Amino acid sequence: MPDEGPVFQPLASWQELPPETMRARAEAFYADVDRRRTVREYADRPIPEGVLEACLRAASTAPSGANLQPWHFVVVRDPEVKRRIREAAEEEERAFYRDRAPQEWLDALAPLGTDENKPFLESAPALIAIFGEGYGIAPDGSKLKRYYVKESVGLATGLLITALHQAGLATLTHTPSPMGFLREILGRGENEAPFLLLVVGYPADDAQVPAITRKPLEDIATFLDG
Ligand code: IYR
Repeated sequence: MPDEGPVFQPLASWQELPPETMRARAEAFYADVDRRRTVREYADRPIPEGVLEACLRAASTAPSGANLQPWHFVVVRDPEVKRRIREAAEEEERAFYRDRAPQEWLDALAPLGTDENKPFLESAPALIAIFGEGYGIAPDGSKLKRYYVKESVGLATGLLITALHQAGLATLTHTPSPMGFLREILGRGENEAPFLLLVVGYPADDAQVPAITRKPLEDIATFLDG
């Protein structure tokens, strides 16, 4: 078949906004995401139907290397599967906190008050295991290249966390290390690498969060205006 070349269409979805509206929306969005806190204590309440699906669709709008969308999300609500994930994660975390973590790392984590106990992996109503495709698999079984997988999956994950927050849910970004057990427990192919585990739900009524702060704009951004 001859190569037809790329197919273009008009940018029909674009919406121009007046500058005042742009400022107001930017400020309102910041105020909303600034309320987001990582939550480690969850209420035993189910997530309303349809919310996770819409948030995952939002995540999948992220840009990706060559638009190959090298991500896969596994939503775990089955209590038995959550229990197995907790067991495997806590085993890795015990080794991390007791032996593997250098003192400098433990010192950096001290303000967060984390340890090897991960009850939220069972108490939260949903876990979303996020995988990155190291390579794709063609119908004939051959390997297909993927590009900028970590960047792409990181972008989709950021969007997912933001979507879940604005939908009224709390999250925790959990990164047990190593987390190969996720691929085994969830039966994913060897072309997929676990990226992180997102814990999702409502905060417990008495949930507490560490008293920590975000860096000010001056510390995180530089403007070079001519
Ligand atoms: N994975 C461990 C340790 C941990 C590491 C970082 I970097 C954090 O920001 C938080 C925790 C754990 O989940 O406890």
